Amino acid sequence: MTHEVSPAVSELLKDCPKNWGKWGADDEVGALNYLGPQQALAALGSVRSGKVFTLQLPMADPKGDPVWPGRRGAERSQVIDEGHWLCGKAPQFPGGQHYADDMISAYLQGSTQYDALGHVWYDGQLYNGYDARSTIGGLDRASVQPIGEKGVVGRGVLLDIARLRGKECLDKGETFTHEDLLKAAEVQGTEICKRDIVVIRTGFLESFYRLGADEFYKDFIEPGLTYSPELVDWFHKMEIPNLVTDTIANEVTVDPVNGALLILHGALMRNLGVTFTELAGLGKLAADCAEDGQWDFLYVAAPLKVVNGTGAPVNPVVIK
Ligand code: UVW
Repeated sequence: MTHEVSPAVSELLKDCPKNWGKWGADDEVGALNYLGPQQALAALGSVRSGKVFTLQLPMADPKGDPVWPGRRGAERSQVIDEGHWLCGKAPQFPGGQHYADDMISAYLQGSTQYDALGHVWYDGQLYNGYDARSTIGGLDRASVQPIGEKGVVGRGVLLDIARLRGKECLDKGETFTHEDLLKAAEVQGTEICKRDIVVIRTGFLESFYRLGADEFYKDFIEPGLTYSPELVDWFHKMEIPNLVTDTIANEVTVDPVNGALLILHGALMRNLGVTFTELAGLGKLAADCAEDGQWDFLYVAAPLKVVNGTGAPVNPVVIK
Protein backbone atom coordinates (compact mmCIF):
# COMPACT_ATOMS: atom_id res chain seq x y z
CA MET A 1 0.00 0.00 0.00
CA THR A 2 1.39 3.47 -0.80
CA HIS A 3 0.59 6.58 1.18
CA GLU A 4 1.19 9.90 -0.53
CA VAL A 5 0.86 11.81 2.70
CA SER A 6 1.05 9.87 5.93
CA PRO A 7 -0.31 11.46 9.10
CA ALA A 8 2.32 12.89 11.44
CA VAL A 9 3.61 10.45 14.02
CA SER A 10 2.68 12.98 16.73
CA GLU A 11 -0.94 12.80 15.57
CA LEU A 12 -0.92 8.99 15.32
CA LEU A 13 0.60 8.64 18.79
CA LYS A 14 -1.27 11.44 20.55
CA ASP A 15 -2.94 9.03 23.00
CA CYS A 16 0.09 6.76 23.34
CA PRO A 17 1.13 6.01 26.95
CA LYS A 18 4.42 7.49 28.18
CA ASN A 19 6.82 6.55 30.96
CA TRP A 20 8.22 10.06 31.17
CA GLY A 21 9.01 11.10 34.72
CA LYS A 22 8.30 7.59 36.07
CA TRP A 23 11.93 7.09 37.09
CA GLY A 24 12.70 10.74 37.79
CA ALA A 25 13.32 13.86 35.79
CA ASP A 26 16.94 12.86 35.06
CA ASP A 27 16.37 9.27 33.98
CA GLU A 28 18.18 8.15 30.84
CA VAL A 29 17.71 4.36 30.78
CA GLY A 30 13.91 4.14 30.71
CA ALA A 31 12.35 0.70 30.90
CA LEU A 32 15.72 -0.83 31.83
CA ASN A 33 14.77 0.40 35.31
CA TYR A 34 12.45 -2.61 35.36
CA LEU A 35 15.58 -4.80 35.57
CA GLY A 36 17.16 -4.95 39.02
CA PRO A 37 18.81 -7.53 41.28
CA GLN A 38 15.54 -9.47 41.59
CA GLN A 39 15.26 -9.93 37.81
CA ALA A 40 18.97 -10.85 37.49
CA LEU A 41 18.65 -13.52 40.17
CA ALA A 42 15.37 -14.85 38.75
CA ALA A 43 16.96 -15.09 35.27
CA LEU A 44 19.56 -17.50 36.68
CA GLY A 45 16.66 -19.96 36.90
CA SER A 46 16.68 -20.07 33.08
CA VAL A 47 20.25 -21.41 33.05
CA ARG A 48 19.93 -25.19 32.75
CA SER A 49 22.64 -26.61 30.49
CA GLY A 50 25.30 -23.90 30.59
CA LYS A 51 25.28 -23.48 26.79
CA VAL A 52 26.54 -20.04 25.75
CA PHE A 53 25.59 -18.03 22.64
CA THR A 54 26.80 -14.63 21.48
CA LEU A 55 24.45 -12.49 19.41
CA GLN A 56 26.72 -10.00 17.66
CA LEU A 57 27.02 -10.26 13.88
CA PRO A 58 30.53 -10.17 12.42
CA MET A 59 31.71 -6.55 12.29
CA ALA A 60 33.86 -4.90 9.59
CA ASP A 61 33.60 -7.94 7.34
CA PRO A 62 35.49 -7.05 4.12
CA LYS A 63 32.58 -8.67 2.25
CA GLY A 64 30.21 -6.10 3.82
CA ASP A 65 27.97 -5.80 6.90
CA PRO A 66 24.20 -5.33 6.72
CA VAL A 67 23.30 -1.69 7.45
CA TRP A 68 20.38 0.69 7.05
CA PRO A 69 20.51 2.10 3.49
CA GLY A 70 22.61 5.27 3.45
CA ARG A 71 24.93 4.07 6.21
CA ARG A 72 28.20 2.25 5.60
CA GLY A 73 29.38 -0.93 7.26
CA ALA A 74 32.27 -0.65 9.66
CA GLU A 75 35.70 -0.34 8.03
CA ARG A 76 38.80 -1.67 9.73
CA SER A 77 42.23 -0.50 8.66
CA GLN A 78 45.63 -1.81 9.62
CA VAL A 79 47.99 0.68 11.24
CA ILE A 80 51.03 -1.48 11.91
CA ASP A 81 51.95 -5.14 11.40
CA GLU A 82 54.95 -7.38 10.60
CA GLY A 83 55.15 -5.78 7.14
CA HIS A 84 56.47 -2.62 8.83
CA TRP A 85 59.35 -4.54 10.37
CA LEU A 86 60.03 -6.40 7.13
CA CYS A 87 60.54 -3.13 5.27
CA GLY A 88 62.47 -1.50 8.12
CA LYS A 89 59.83 1.16 8.92
CA ALA A 90 58.86 0.01 12.40
CA PRO A 91 60.17 1.17 15.76
CA GLN A 92 62.74 -1.06 17.49
CA PHE A 93 61.61 -1.68 21.04
CA PRO A 94 63.83 -2.87 23.88
CA GLY A 95 63.37 -6.64 24.04
CA GLY A 96 62.55 -6.83 20.32
CA GLN A 97 58.83 -7.66 20.35
CA HIS A 98 56.66 -6.72 17.36
CA TYR A 99 52.94 -5.93 17.40
CA ALA A 100 49.88 -5.22 15.27
CA ASP A 101 47.51 -2.25 15.65
CA ASP A 102 44.42 -1.34 13.71
CA MET A 103 41.52 1.11 13.84
CA ILE A 104 37.88 1.08 12.93
CA SER A 105 35.57 3.62 11.36
CA ALA A 106 31.96 2.76 12.04
CA TYR A 107 28.44 4.12 12.27
CA LEU A 108 27.37 3.56 15.85
CA GLN A 109 24.12 2.16 14.43
CA GLY A 110 26.04 0.16 11.81
CA SER A 111 26.47 -3.16 13.62
CA THR A 112 24.74 -5.16 16.34
CA GLN A 113 23.97 -2.30 18.65
CA TYR A 114 21.96 -0.65 21.40
CA ASP A 115 20.14 2.49 20.39
CA ALA A 116 20.32 5.30 22.91
CA LEU A 117 16.85 6.40 24.08
CA GLY A 118 17.55 9.77 22.46
CA HIS A 119 18.22 8.21 19.05
CA VAL A 120 14.77 9.00 17.57
CA TRP A 121 12.19 11.65 18.52
CA TYR A 122 9.28 13.77 17.29
CA ASP A 123 7.63 17.04 18.33
CA GLY A 124 10.92 18.47 19.57
CA GLN A 125 11.13 16.13 22.56
CA LEU A 126 13.12 12.98 23.29
CA TYR A 127 12.46 10.27 25.85
CA ASN A 128 11.55 11.72 29.25
CA GLY A 129 10.66 15.05 27.66
CA TYR A 130 14.23 16.16 27.00
CA ASP A 131 14.52 19.00 24.50
CA ALA A 132 15.52 17.79 21.04
CA ARG A 133 18.06 20.62 20.86
CA SER A 134 20.06 18.63 23.43
CA THR A 135 21.00 16.31 20.51
CA ILE A 136 22.94 19.02 18.67
CA GLY A 137 26.56 17.97 18.32
CA GLY A 138 25.97 14.79 20.36
CA LEU A 139 23.33 13.55 22.81
CA ASP A 140 23.60 15.55 26.04
CA ARG A 141 20.61 13.62 27.39
CA ALA A 142 19.55 9.97 26.94
CA SER A 143 22.77 8.96 25.18
CA VAL A 144 23.95 5.36 25.09
CA GLN A 145 26.49 5.90 27.87
CA PRO A 146 24.04 5.44 30.78
CA ILE A 147 22.84 2.17 29.20
CA GLY A 148 26.48 1.01 29.06
CA GLU A 149 26.94 2.06 32.71
CA LYS A 150 23.86 0.14 33.86
CA GLY A 151 24.21 -3.05 31.80
CA VAL A 152 21.31 -5.29 30.89
CA VAL A 153 20.73 -8.56 32.76
CA GLY A 154 17.45 -10.43 32.77
CA ARG A 155 15.37 -13.31 31.50
CA GLY A 156 15.23 -13.35 27.72
CA VAL A 157 12.70 -15.23 25.67
CA LEU A 158 13.14 -16.00 21.97
CA LEU A 159 10.05 -15.83 19.78
CA ASP A 160 10.71 -17.34 16.39
CA ILE A 161 8.17 -15.80 14.01
CA ALA A 162 9.86 -17.24 10.92
CA ARG A 163 9.48 -20.71 12.42
CA LEU A 164 5.90 -20.01 13.46
CA ARG A 165 5.09 -19.16 9.85
CA GLY A 166 7.01 -22.15 8.48
CA LYS A 167 9.54 -19.97 6.62
CA GLU A 168 13.31 -19.62 6.52
CA CYS A 169 12.80 -15.88 6.59
CA LEU A 170 9.83 -13.50 6.64
CA ASP A 171 9.06 -11.71 3.37
CA LYS A 172 10.01 -8.09 2.79
CA GLY A 173 7.41 -5.92 4.52
CA GLU A 174 5.73 -8.87 6.26
CA THR A 175 4.24 -7.80 9.56
CA PHE A 176 3.29 -9.34 12.87
CA THR A 177 1.83 -8.15 16.15
CA HIS A 178 2.06 -8.90 19.87
CA GLU A 179 -0.69 -11.48 19.28
CA ASP A 180 1.77 -13.34 17.04
CA LEU A 181 4.40 -13.14 19.78
CA LEU A 182 1.93 -14.75 22.18
CA LYS A 183 1.05 -17.38 19.58
CA ALA A 184 4.75 -18.16 18.99
CA ALA A 185 5.26 -18.55 22.74
CA GLU A 186 2.30 -20.92 22.96
CA VAL A 187 3.45 -23.05 20.01
CA GLN A 188 7.01 -23.14 21.40
CA GLY A 189 5.67 -24.20 24.81
CA THR A 190 7.14 -21.20 26.58
CA GLU A 191 5.81 -18.14 28.34
CA ILE A 192 6.46 -14.43 28.00
CA CYS A 193 6.76 -13.13 31.54
CA LYS A 194 6.50 -9.58 32.80
CA ARG A 195 9.83 -7.71 32.43
CA ASP A 196 11.23 -10.26 29.96
CA ILE A 197 13.75 -9.18 27.35
CA VAL A 198 11.83 -9.93 24.16
CA VAL A 199 14.02 -11.42 21.43
CA ILE A 200 12.35 -11.84 18.04
CA ARG A 201 13.64 -13.83 15.08
CA THR A 202 12.44 -13.07 11.55
CA GLY A 203 15.34 -14.72 9.68
CA PHE A 204 15.75 -11.46 7.71
CA LEU A 205 19.43 -10.78 8.43
CA GLU A 206 20.30 -14.39 7.69
CA SER A 207 19.05 -13.67 4.15
CA PHE A 208 21.78 -10.99 3.80
CA TYR A 209 24.42 -13.68 4.20
CA ARG A 210 22.50 -16.34 2.26
CA LEU A 211 21.31 -14.29 -0.75
CA GLY A 212 23.87 -11.47 -0.85
CA ALA A 213 23.61 -7.70 -0.57
CA ASP A 214 21.97 -7.02 -3.97
CA GLU A 215 18.95 -9.18 -3.20
CA PHE A 216 18.81 -7.97 0.43
CA TYR A 217 18.64 -4.26 -0.50
CA LYS A 218 16.38 -4.69 -3.56
CA ASP A 219 13.02 -2.96 -2.80
CA PHE A 220 14.26 -2.62 0.77
CA ILE A 221 11.53 -2.89 3.35
CA GLU A 222 12.19 -4.94 6.45
CA PRO A 223 9.64 -7.26 7.97
CA GLY A 224 8.68 -6.63 11.58
CA LEU A 225 6.30 -5.66 14.30
CA THR A 226 3.58 -3.28 13.23
CA TYR A 227 2.04 -0.48 15.26
CA SER A 228 -1.32 -0.62 17.00
CA PRO A 229 -2.43 0.99 20.26
CA GLU A 230 -2.99 -2.54 21.61
CA LEU A 231 0.60 -3.53 20.87
CA VAL A 232 1.92 -0.44 22.67
CA ASP A 233 -0.37 -1.17 25.63
CA TRP A 234 0.94 -4.73 25.72
CA PHE A 235 4.58 -3.57 25.90
CA HIS A 236 3.55 -1.07 28.57
CA LYS A 237 1.55 -3.52 30.67
CA MET A 238 4.20 -6.25 30.34
CA GLU A 239 6.90 -3.74 31.36
CA ILE A 240 9.17 -4.96 28.55
CA PRO A 241 12.61 -3.39 29.12
CA ASN A 242 14.38 -4.34 25.91
CA LEU A 243 13.38 -5.40 22.40
CA VAL A 244 15.98 -7.40 20.47
CA THR A 245 15.52 -8.45 16.84
CA ASP A 246 17.41 -9.81 13.84
CA THR A 247 16.50 -6.81 11.70
CA ILE A 248 18.16 -3.44 11.26
CA ALA A 249 15.37 -1.37 12.79
CA ASN A 250 13.28 -3.73 15.00
CA GLU A 251 9.97 -3.02 13.20
CA VAL A 252 8.44 -3.05 9.74
CA THR A 253 10.10 -0.22 7.82
CA VAL A 254 6.91 1.47 6.65
CA ASP A 255 3.69 0.86 8.51
CA PRO A 256 1.23 -0.68 6.00
CA VAL A 257 -1.79 0.93 7.69
CA ASN A 258 -0.71 4.54 8.22
CA GLY A 259 2.37 4.83 5.98
CA ALA A 260 4.64 6.19 8.72
CA LEU A 261 8.33 5.27 8.84
CA LEU A 262 9.53 3.48 12.00
CA ILE A 263 6.61 4.56 14.15
CA LEU A 264 7.47 2.10 16.94
CA HIS A 265 10.70 3.99 17.52
CA GLY A 266 8.40 6.84 18.61
CA ALA A 267 5.86 4.74 20.50
CA LEU A 268 8.20 2.34 22.31
CA MET A 269 11.62 4.04 22.45
CA ARG A 270 10.69 7.70 22.85
CA ASN A 271 7.46 7.31 24.80
CA LEU A 272 7.91 4.16 26.88
CA GLY A 273 11.71 4.14 27.11
CA VAL A 274 12.01 0.59 25.75
CA THR A 275 15.64 0.00 24.70
CA PHE A 276 16.23 -1.38 21.20
CA THR A 277 18.92 -3.91 20.33
CA GLU A 278 19.16 -4.19 16.57
CA LEU A 279 20.97 -6.41 14.07
CA ALA A 280 21.20 -9.38 16.43
CA GLY A 281 22.40 -12.70 15.05
CA LEU A 282 19.82 -15.24 16.20
CA GLY A 283 20.26 -18.19 13.82
CA LYS A 284 22.38 -20.45 16.05
CA LEU A 285 20.40 -19.63 19.17
CA ALA A 286 17.09 -20.34 17.40
CA ALA A 287 18.34 -23.66 16.03
CA ASP A 288 19.43 -24.73 19.49
CA CYS A 289 16.13 -23.64 21.09
CA ALA A 290 14.21 -25.63 18.49
CA GLU A 291 16.37 -28.65 19.25
CA ASP A 292 16.21 -28.66 23.03
CA GLY A 293 12.80 -26.98 23.40
CA GLN A 294 14.16 -24.30 25.78
CA TRP A 295 13.31 -20.80 24.55
CA ASP A 296 14.14 -18.80 27.68
CA PHE A 297 17.62 -17.91 28.96
CA LEU A 298 19.79 -15.52 30.90
CA TYR A 299 20.51 -12.50 28.68
CA VAL A 300 23.50 -10.27 29.50
CA ALA A 301 24.63 -7.24 27.49
CA ALA A 302 26.23 -3.83 27.84
CA PRO A 303 26.88 -1.48 24.93
CA LEU A 304 30.14 0.47 24.77
CA LYS A 305 30.04 3.61 26.91
CA VAL A 306 30.30 6.09 24.05
CA VAL A 307 30.06 9.58 25.55
CA ASN A 308 27.14 11.49 23.90
CA GLY A 309 26.64 8.50 21.56
CA THR A 310 23.37 7.80 19.76
CA GLY A 311 24.06 4.08 20.03
CA ALA A 312 26.95 1.67 20.46
CA PRO A 313 28.07 -1.77 19.36
CA VAL A 314 27.35 -4.72 21.61
CA ASN A 315 27.89 -8.45 21.72
CA PRO A 316 25.05 -9.78 23.91
CA VAL A 317 25.66 -13.08 25.67
CA VAL A 318 22.93 -15.65 26.20
CA ILE A 319 23.31 -18.54 28.65
CA LYS A 320 20.84 -21.43 28.58
C1 UVW B 1 17.19 4.30 12.07
O1 UVW B 1 17.65 5.19 12.71
C2 UVW B 1 16.81 4.47 10.65
O2 UVW B 1 17.00 3.10 12.57
P1 UVW B 1 17.85 2.34 13.65
O3 UVW B 1 17.15 2.48 14.92
O4 UVW B 1 17.81 0.99 13.07
O5 UVW B 1 19.24 2.85 13.72
